[in-house]
Amino acid sequence: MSQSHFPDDFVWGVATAAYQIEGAVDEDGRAPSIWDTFSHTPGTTTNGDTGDVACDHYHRWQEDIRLMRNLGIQAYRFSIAWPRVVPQGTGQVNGRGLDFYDRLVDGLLDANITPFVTLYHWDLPQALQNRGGWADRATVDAFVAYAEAVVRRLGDRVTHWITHNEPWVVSFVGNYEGRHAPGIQDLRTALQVAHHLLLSHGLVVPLLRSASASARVGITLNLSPAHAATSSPEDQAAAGRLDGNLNRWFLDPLYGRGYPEDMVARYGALMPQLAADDLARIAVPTDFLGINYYFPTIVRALPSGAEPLGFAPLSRDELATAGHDVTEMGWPVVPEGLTELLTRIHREYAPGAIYITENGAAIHDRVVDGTVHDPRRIAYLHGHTDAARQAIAAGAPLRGYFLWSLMDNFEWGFGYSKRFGIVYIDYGTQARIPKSSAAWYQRVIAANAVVNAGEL
Ligand code: JSK
Repeated sequence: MSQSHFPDDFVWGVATAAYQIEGAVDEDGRAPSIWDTFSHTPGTTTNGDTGDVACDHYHRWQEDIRLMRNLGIQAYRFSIAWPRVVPQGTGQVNGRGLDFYDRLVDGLLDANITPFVTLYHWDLPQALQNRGGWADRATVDAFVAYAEAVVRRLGDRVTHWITHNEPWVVSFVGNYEGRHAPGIQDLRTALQVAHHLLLSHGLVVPLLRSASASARVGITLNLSPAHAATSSPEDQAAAGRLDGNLNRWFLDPLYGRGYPEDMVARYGALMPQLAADDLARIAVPTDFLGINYYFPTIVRALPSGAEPLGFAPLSRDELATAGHDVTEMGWPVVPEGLTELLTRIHREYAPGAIYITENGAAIHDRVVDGTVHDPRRIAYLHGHTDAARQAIAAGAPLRGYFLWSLMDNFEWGFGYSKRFGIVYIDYGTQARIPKSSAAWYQRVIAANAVVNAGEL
């Protein structure tokens, strides 16, 4: 491996998620998910956007596979819509829903692209939310039954499985902040949801292995290095609480340490109910850890008692004033944060393998003369792929990188106003226009090395 090259078996991929790209929300037996309900509730998303049509990938998947093949993409991370497969959450399996993913997997394999399947990327069947959703322990069993239906159909061809995407976002943004479906604002509920997500992961890992001998199974966490805004003891302590809430709350139980004691003390009476074997089940060994990295979180302390967690991230203006380049999401561009994160995870938790399952940037793209030139995205990706390479050189077992995202799509509460794709979507015509970042990524993959943006 020369200085700028990646290991020979390094995997270069792109990622998407079902509700963000598929559309076709009432076709072939699909029933509503919590995101259909939420996005159709006035005031929840920018411009009232919904995933009703999205990128129409449900009908254009063959074109999308061709796009990936032309770029030399080696692996595709996508998610399966639970409400297509088990529309009412429990009970009847919908064969037509599975047929779609069956064809997609065959199409990918024909194009020499390895499928990485996420089982839960936020689209809970609404029928289950009506019975309490992830706060209800019965949803854990429903998820196990859904996963079993999927692996029975796809397990002869799919080798890489991700149980959950970003359980912190599901629990805390969906059930504490209320900015995501189901729009609940209750810390106790968020903690119970987080526990059930982790438990369901622990139960599904052995199920996937027993149903598919070649299965390699992991979970994807959104992790962010916690940086204090100043060196004051108050801000340093606030960064410790952010780390406890976002990172350690999930990593510690997954790696056999139970819930972190400082945060257990802080949550106090809000702690979730857990049954005797839950922590042992959650700590089931996995084959890899998926990490979604976008930015480090820079926080300051809030006055004690102001809010249970007692920290606040710096605003876009504060970040800009501090000299950070900031993306459309208001997130600072800090590639070194990725090296820091990967080396820390390697040192403190020692997963056998790591994949970056998401990394990318929302940039305000414009079509000019039929092309989209996105040098800021290229600079972001250049910095972060190089940061990943440095972590490998430092010994982190990083096996692959998935760029978020293959194409612009429904960015949850922000609707279609945030574009993360390396392929531009014209939502009026559904035309797909590869951006200059797509050409850059194609060259990175071909060279298996970080190539210079200036040569484009
Ligand atoms: C992009 C939220 C899944 C896929 C994409 C990342 C995200 C995030 C990522 C929070 C976070 C890290 C939490 C601490 C506090 C400051 C989606 N990922 N994506 N959306 N959200 N918060 N500042 N905003 O669409 O579906 O760290 O951050």
